[in-house]
This record gives sequence, C-alpha cells and structure tokens, in this order.
Amino acid sequence: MSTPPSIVEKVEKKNKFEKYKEEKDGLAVKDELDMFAQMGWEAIDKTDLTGRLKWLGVFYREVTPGKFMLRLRMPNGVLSSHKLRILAEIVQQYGDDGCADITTRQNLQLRGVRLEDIPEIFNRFKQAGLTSIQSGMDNVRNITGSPVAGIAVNELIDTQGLVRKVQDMITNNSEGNYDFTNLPRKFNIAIEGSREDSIHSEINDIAFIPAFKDGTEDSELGFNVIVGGFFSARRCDSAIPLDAWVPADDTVVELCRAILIVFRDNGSRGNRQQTRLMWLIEAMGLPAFRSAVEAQMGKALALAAPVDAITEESKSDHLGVHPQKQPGLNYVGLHVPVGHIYAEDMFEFARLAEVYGNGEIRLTVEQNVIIPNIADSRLATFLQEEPVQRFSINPSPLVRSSVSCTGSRFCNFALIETKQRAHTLAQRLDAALTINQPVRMHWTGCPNSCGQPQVADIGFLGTKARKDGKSVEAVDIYMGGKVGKHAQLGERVMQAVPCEDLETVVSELLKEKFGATVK
Ligand code: SRM
Ligand code: SF4
Repeated sequence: MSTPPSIVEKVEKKNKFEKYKEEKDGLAVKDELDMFAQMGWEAIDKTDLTGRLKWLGVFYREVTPGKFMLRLRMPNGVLSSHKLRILAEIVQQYGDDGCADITTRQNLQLRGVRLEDIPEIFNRFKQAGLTSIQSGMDNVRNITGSPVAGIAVNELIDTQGLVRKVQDMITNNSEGNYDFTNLPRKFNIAIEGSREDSIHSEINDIAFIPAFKDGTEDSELGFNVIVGGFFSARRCDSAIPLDAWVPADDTVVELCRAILIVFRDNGSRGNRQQTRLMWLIEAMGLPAFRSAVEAQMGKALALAAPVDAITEESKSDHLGVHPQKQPGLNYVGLHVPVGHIYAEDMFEFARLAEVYGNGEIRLTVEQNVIIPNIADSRLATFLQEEPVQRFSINPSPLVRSSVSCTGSRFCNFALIETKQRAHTLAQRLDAALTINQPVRMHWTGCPNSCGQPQVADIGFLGTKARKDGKSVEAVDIYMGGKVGKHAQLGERVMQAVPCEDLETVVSELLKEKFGATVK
C-alpha cells in the first residue's frame, strides 16, 4: 500500500541541499570514488567534496585540508577485535594525524585519512564486514542500542539482531540503498532493550522502548514507540509517543521502513531548520501521521502498552566490573577520556578483548569502551593490565561523566575547542572538590548540539563573548537535563560565560546545586 499523496499540501522553495541532491544523489559518488582518489581532493567538484562524499561516510575537514574523517556504522555499538585492529591499522598509517573518536552515537570516526587511500580502505572494510555507508548528511545515522545487549543481568530484549536488520534494510546490506539516501534531513533511530534508557531514546527521531503489551509482565514483551525527538540549532525537542506498540520482531523493521517512507515523501524540503521528522508530525497532526504510517505498512498498529517496562530511575554509565547474565562472566567498562583514542589504544583494546574475553568490544554513548565476557577467574589479572590503569574503571567523578563533541580541532562549525577543555576542567574541579553524587557534564562546540548538552546535569554549548574588549571563547550553560525513567531536556541557565572564567563558575554551581565541598 502506498502513502496517500499530498499529505502536506504546501508549495515551498527547496533549500540548496535539495537542489544538489536533485542534480545527483549523494550515493552516486560511490561509483566515482576510484576516479576521485586518482584526481586528488583539490581537483574534485566542491559539492562532491564537501557534500556528497558524506553519503559514503567520508567527511572533508576544512580545518585540516587534505585529511578526511571516516564515520563508520557500529550497529548497537558492538564490534570485534578483528574489526578494531583493522581500524587501528588504518589510522596508524597516518602517523601523528591518525587518531579516532568514539562518538555520542556509540560509533567510531577515524581521522587523518587521505582520499587516495579510501578505495583500498573500503575494500578492507568490505572484507571485515565494516561499513561507513550512509553515515552522514540526509541519511539515517548509526542505530543505537543498549551497549550491554545480550549480557545485562536484567535485560528485557536483546536488540542486536533487530538493530542489524534495520541497518541492513536502510543500507541494502551496506551496499547503499537509493530508497533512503534522499531523506529531507538526517534521521536518528534507537532501539532500547534494557531496563534503563541507556541510549537517550527520547532524543531520537524514532525510538523503541521495551513495554509489555498489556502493561503486565505476563503479557507479550515488545516496544512502545516514540517519534520526533531531535536537536537542532534553533529547536530541541524530546520525542512524543506514537501511541503504538510493536512486537520485538520484524515489525520493528517494517515500522522503521514505513516511517522513513512517509518522511521521505512528505517531509518539508524547504527551510533546512524545519525539516526534521517532528516538523512533519506537527504539520500533519499525530493521528494523520500515524494513519499514514499504518497505510504504508498495510496494517493497523496496536495501541501503545499502558506503561513502558523501564523500571529504573537512573542510567548506568557501565564503567567498572559487572556480572553478566551468563554465570561466571563479567563485563568491564573502561573510561576513555572524551572518547579520543590512538592506534596503539585500539590495538590494546583488541588484545584485551581477545586475551580475556571472546574478542568482542562494545562502545557506549558516553564515548567509553566495554570489554565483555571476562571469566571470574581471569578478572584479577585483567584488572592489573596497564591499559586498564590508563583507561580507568573508576575515574574521578567529573572526569568519569564528561562527554564532548569534536569541537574546533576538527570541526568547521565549532565556535570553541571542546574535548581538551572538557577534560582539563573536569580534572581540575575533581582535584579541588569532593563530589558525592554523579554530575554528568556534556560539552558541545556549537548550537548543533552533537555533544547533547541538553541531556546533562551541566551542559556547555560553545559560543563567543566579549571580555576586556576582545572576542573570547565562551559557553551557554544548560542545567536540569535528566536521563532515565523521567528523562527531560535541560534549559539554558547562563549565557556567554567566557571559558576562562569557567572553573570559578562551575565550582560554585557544583557547591550550590550538587553539594560539592572544598577538599
Ligand atoms: Fe553531529 C553535524 C559530529 C552526534 C546534531 N556532527 C555534524 C558534523 C558532521 C558537521 C561537520 O560536517 O563537521 C560533525 C562532524 C565533526 C567531526 O569531524 O567529528 C558532527 N555529531 C558529531 C559527533 C562525532 C559528535 C561526537 O563527538 O560524538 C557525533 C557522531 C554520531 C555518529 O556516530 O553518527 C554527532 N550530532 C550528533 C547528535 C547526538 C545524537 O545523535 O544523539 C546530534 C543531536 C541529535 C540530533 O541529531 O537530533 C547531532 N550534527 C548535528 C547537527 C544538527 C542537526 C539538525 O537537525 O539541525 C548537525 C548539522 C546539520 O546536520 O546540519 C551535525
Ligand atoms: Fe561540530 Fe558543532 Fe557538532 Fe561540535 S556540536 S561536532 S562543533 S557541529
């Protein structure tokens, strides 16, 4: 059944991104990559270089001319030591330029990459079952799921297979899928299977949250569906209930496909700031949007279950040692300061996973690493390992909970440097204060909010301020973000605080609002 035509009757001027997509679909550069590699980056058409290549996960970095960022896809944040070693070998060949970042969507980005090497890198990806396809621009981003899917003691649904199926549907098994490469805008999907909101489901365009069909634990377990969550420079909103429950089977894939088609065919392609899914839902009205999705699926959706099965108030950061549901096995969360790693770290994580676990590695949206499947008998030796001292299982409180976007070191949008500053401030405040409760601090370099300051206890959003007659790097401060059962977005509480004043300002906030005391 196809979507009813002209659901949103509105004549609008298409934005400039739509014009270049009409001229040539982003995915089309897949067939031109060998030619691009031979031509060299300076000779490539500017729109291909700075725009369409992102459809392949290849991001030209103006900040570091000639060096590219490669954004992978890591469904559910799960990878193997074999894959990680290949990624480490790739960044290793770029010497001082080569490094990687764990992202806020439990994913990996490689840095320092040269265009002439990308065809060969893609061959290696293919052989290893890795892909970076459709990871940027008007595509569906990495699909997130609980980083301890399949191993958490109180897990409800192991989402790994479903996340993989949704990714395969969207990307045509990583070959690229023209059905979904011309969405009106980027799109985020999360499938949560644990009893906690481990992946910030509420800030995704579609999120699946475990729910028993009749609200009681003896009825069928599936998901309630929420839609339309997003952050953008002008507007940030939590997802709203679609009022739909789906079983934990291929219906999840069908529903994602249907929503994507309704969005693709009806979403606004005008003002780029008003093109995310929520704007379409509002333009249509939720009941009409829901009906259009049902029409696309060719079947009625069940009404949402009375309550989500999420029972936990708070959200774990998964650091430290945790027994798994498999008796005698443990997962250990290692802290990676603001997610930034080098080839040697990646080799070490791969080695630890092989020597102590089963070769598996997990990534979290807090930009950390989990090594699962470590036997009780191997735990003590594992904890003595040098990388486990460096990537601590129990870092000081503010260092532990700092998350940061890329910032000005590599991102052209950035108004401030973020990663180094986030880590240094956390270290200095940890040294000065005793803090007995977790305080999640998120940094983002510009209003795009990739570092999710709105979900933090204290969020920092990069801006500029004037101080002593000079323009200086500054932040707007957000507070009140809550995660878990009662997730809510934080609000801006201070504007344009110069970064050089932050140690004093944040120290006062920590004392006043979070009971911190001077050491
Ligand atoms: Fe983001 C654009 C980095 C998560 C909202 N984001 C960008 C670009 C691609 C801009 C660019 O071309 O330079 C950044 C690349 C910088 C670089 O070199 O690393 C970038 N975003 C990131 C990452 C790497 C931040 C991080 O350090 O972890 C995250 C990659 C996730 C992934 O693996 O795919 C990342 N971005 C997010 C999130 C958080 C999330 O998904 O939970 C958001 C807010 C949630 C959302 O999208 O609703 C986010 N990024 C944006 C936006 C604003 C979107 C909008 O609707 O207006 C942009 C700009 C745009 O799309 O126009 C953007
Ligand atoms: Fe770049 Fe801004 Fe996103 Fe940070 S928030 S990665 S500065 S686009």
